[in-house]
This record gives sequence, C-alpha cells and structure tokens, in this order.
Amino acid sequence: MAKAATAAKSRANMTDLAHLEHETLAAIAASADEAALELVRVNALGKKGTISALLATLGKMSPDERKTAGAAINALKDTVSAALAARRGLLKEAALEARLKSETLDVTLPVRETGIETGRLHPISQVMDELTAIFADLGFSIAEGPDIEADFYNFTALNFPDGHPAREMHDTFFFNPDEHGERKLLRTHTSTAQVRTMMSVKPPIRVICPGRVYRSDWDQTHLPMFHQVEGLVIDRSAHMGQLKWILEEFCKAFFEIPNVKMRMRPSFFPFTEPSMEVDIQCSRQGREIRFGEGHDWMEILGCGMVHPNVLRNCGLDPEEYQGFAWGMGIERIAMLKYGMDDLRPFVGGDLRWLQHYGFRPLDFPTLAGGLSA
Ligand code: 2NM
Repeated sequence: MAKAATAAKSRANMTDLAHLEHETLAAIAASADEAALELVRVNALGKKGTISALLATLGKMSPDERKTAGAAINALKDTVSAALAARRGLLKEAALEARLKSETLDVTLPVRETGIETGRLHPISQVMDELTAIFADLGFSIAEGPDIEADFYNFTALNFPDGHPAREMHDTFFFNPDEHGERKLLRTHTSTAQVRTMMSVKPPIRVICPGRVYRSDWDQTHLPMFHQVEGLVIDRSAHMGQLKWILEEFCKAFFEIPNVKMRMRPSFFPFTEPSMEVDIQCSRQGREIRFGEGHDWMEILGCGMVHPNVLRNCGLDPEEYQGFAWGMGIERIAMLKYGMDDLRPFVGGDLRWLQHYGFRPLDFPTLAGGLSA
C-alpha cells in the first residue's frame, strides 16, 4: 500500500516535472531579449525559483524516492540551463546584429567642413594684417592707444587750438563732462597714439598706428566708426624724400604692382606743415580700376611734415628733431584693392558678403608668401 502510494506520488511528480519543463522551455523560447530571459532564469533557477524549490524537497524524501526524483529534477535543471544558454547566445547575437545595423557609419561620405574651412576673416582684419606685414618689413613697429581719449591727445597736442574751426572738421562724439569738467571723446583719428608715442619714446621713432576711429557722419561714403592707419617717423633729419619713398614702397607692396606713379598736391592739416594729398596713377574702364597703369589719378592718403607745434607739444625740440606722418582710411584702401563699390556692407554683417570678400583665416599675409594670394 505504502509502496503503491509512493509510486503514484512519484508518477504525479514526473507529470509535474514534464509540465514544468514544457512551461519553462516555452518561456525561454518566448523571451524577446536578455532581460526577459533573465527573469525566466530567476523564476526557475533562482533562490526562490520553481526548480530550486523542487530540489529543496529532496531532503525530505526517502533514499529510494530521492534517487529517482533527484535524477529527474537534476535532468530538468540541466535541460533548462542548456536552453537558457542557447537562447542567451541567440539573443546576444541578435542584439549585436541590431546594434551594428543602427550604428553604421558611411566612411565614403565627404568630410564635413570645420570652422577653420568655412569661417572667413573680415576684409578689415585682412588689410590690417597686410599693412602690418608691409610696414614691419620697412622697420616700423605698431603703436596702439585707447578709443576713448582726452581732448589733449585728439586735438590740443595736434595743434588744434581751443575754439579753432579745425575742430569742427571732425564731427566729434563727446562724452558728458566728468566731475572735473573734463570732456572725454571718441578719437577722430589714430594720431592720438602717435602723440602718446612721441611723449614716451626717445627718437628715432618709426611707428604705424592702426585702429578704430569715430566721426558723427553716416551716409553712402561715411561710417560713424571706421578704421585708419597712420604712420610716423621722427628723427634728426627725417625728410620728404624718405616720406615719398616709403609711400611708393607701400603702394607697390599693397596693390601688388611692380611700379607706381605718385603725385602730391598741397593740402591742409593742422598737424603738418607742409601738408599734402597723395594720388596714385590708375586706369579706369567702366567700374574697374587698375593701379600702376593708365592716365587717371586716385587719391589714397594724406601726409606732411609734422608741425613744429606738435613736436613741441609732445616734448620734442623742433630744432633737434623733425618728422613726417601720413594717414589713410582702411575701408577706402580695402575697397580700392578688392573691388568693392559700397562701404555699408563692411558693417552689414551679411554672411554672403563675408563669404565673397572674406579671407581664409590661416592664409596669413606675408611679403614672401604673397599678401592676398
Ligand atoms: C594724416 C595726414 C597727415 C598725422 C600727423 C600725425 C602726428 F601725430 F604726427 F602729428 N599723425 N598723423 C597725419 C598727417 C595724418 O591723415 C590723413
């Protein structure tokens, strides 16, 4: 009786085992990913899993029962483990396959251009670099000064006496007076930096002063902020022959022409005596201007011998030192060189204009390598 009961129980167990095996294998086959598969593994083989629970019943069985049931449960465990491993392998492979598909990289696509390729230098920056290269080659150094200046550096030192009408020539932007009654201004020319140089450096002096200048004037040919470069030479015997040679060398280098004809016309500036305006030879065909040929003239700069009053105002003895100076507008010479017919786009911020007239940032101008090549 006891034996029959045990056999019946054992048979029921066997049916249960077959059922459990069937269900577990089905769950393994149905796992869509590794996380789902892990859940099946924990439910079957984890500490509280179905198969683990069966294994725990072995302890309470008689040795005979344990022999058959133990073998059967262990066989189930092995089957399930093998199925889990096989399914895990398949899922891993499928996951890798999917990842490879989603992360494909077409190495035959063209390389996307970086900022260094697409970015452009503004023509003002380019022309300033060109001027620097040319005048550095001629032995000049660069002097700079503040945009906000005292009246003394912009006017008084430069021989514009108080109340002199020449002050009105420059439509000056003034600040409100400070507590001492001093009225600062936005410099109207870069000569301010040359005054500072003359007051602090013992001659000989050879400097150029590039930078921003401001005048209250805005129309088709004027901007309220524009750029100038002014040159200054002070020495015991600086003379107009040297001035003319320097300006000729500058024009040849800047316009990249082998020869240039220049002419000087008398003019007036408070800070120079005599004062001259300089034209260079050119040809005009329609809107095209060429330099170094033809029978027309183009005004490009002003110059002169530094006025004795200016030297004196800057602490130099006009009996001991003399000098010459010149000044030009950077927008103007940039337009002449690069064939631009409108001043306003310089401050328009239009990227299409910059793409067309701008310069590649790594092509720094050098005399040996070509200025604008
Ligand atoms: C010009 C024309 C002529 C000039 C003069 C000086 C200084 F500081 F020495 F007096 N600097 N720049 C000068 C002379 C500027 O610009 C059209």
